[in-house]
Amino acid sequence: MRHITSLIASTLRGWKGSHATARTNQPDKLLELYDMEGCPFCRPVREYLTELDLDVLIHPCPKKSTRNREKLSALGGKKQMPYLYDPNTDTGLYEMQDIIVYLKNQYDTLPQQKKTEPNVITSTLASMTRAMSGILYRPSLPADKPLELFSYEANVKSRIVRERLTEMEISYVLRNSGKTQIVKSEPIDSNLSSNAHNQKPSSVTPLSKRQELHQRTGKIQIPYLYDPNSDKGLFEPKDIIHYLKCTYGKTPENIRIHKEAVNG
Ligand SMILES: N[C@@H](CCC(=O)N[C@@H](CS)C(=O)NCC(=O)O)C(=O)O
Repeated sequence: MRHITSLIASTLRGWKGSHATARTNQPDKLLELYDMEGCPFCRPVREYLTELDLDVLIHPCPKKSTRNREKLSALGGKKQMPYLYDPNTDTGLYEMQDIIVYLKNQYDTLPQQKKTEPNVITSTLASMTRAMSGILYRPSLPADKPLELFSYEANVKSRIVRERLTEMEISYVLRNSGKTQIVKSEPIDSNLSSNAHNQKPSSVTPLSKRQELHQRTGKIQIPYLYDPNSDKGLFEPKDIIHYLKCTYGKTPENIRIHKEAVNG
């Protein structure tokens, strides 16, 4: 059932966030997004990040949670998602529309192809299809280092994993791995592209996320979750969810392990 409603959600959005329309060199510093997987205003931002092939550190802020919401409030002044922080330009932005325009101006190497008015109605319908998944907090313990998730926005199975990471308020690096339409990397030349000035100049063609995944795991299968805290990597959503529950769920045993780690 979870997979069917996730499929409907992607269909409602016209499978936006399936493809990377350009191979983008990542900026020096990772973008950060305060986000809630089930929020209709966050979804178009994540779709666009997939299309731009940009990785982003996600700080999930489910309802009734405190960890990331406090950080968000200190950073931007209010608890509203989405909130994008770009450490490369020291820019912090609320409002989906403003974030999308900022990303377009700053990082889109093919700016003429993208219109910047996302359809919030279909995004709301997609969230309704998934009921309260990716919105409500599930008590959890924080991970020391952020987890890493190879995913793309429209991927049916990835959504189920992102929802659980949101509910457990676990920060993760979203390695956006959309299907690549333009396989060849465009070398960034700051004289030619004013939009791309914030990206790492590169004379070497970087590996695509999918190539990197293949090198690391021997296959290309999405989602793939890697936890640097335990050096564990998993592919199947049911295995990932089980792992997250066992490792970060607020059980007496995990609380004890967490306390020991914190106290050294
Ligand atoms: N106008 C804002 C609306 C954002 C918004 O309403 N976000 C909701 C989540 S869907 C929110 O932050 N609610 C406050 C909360 O969850 O505490 C935008 O376009 O980004």
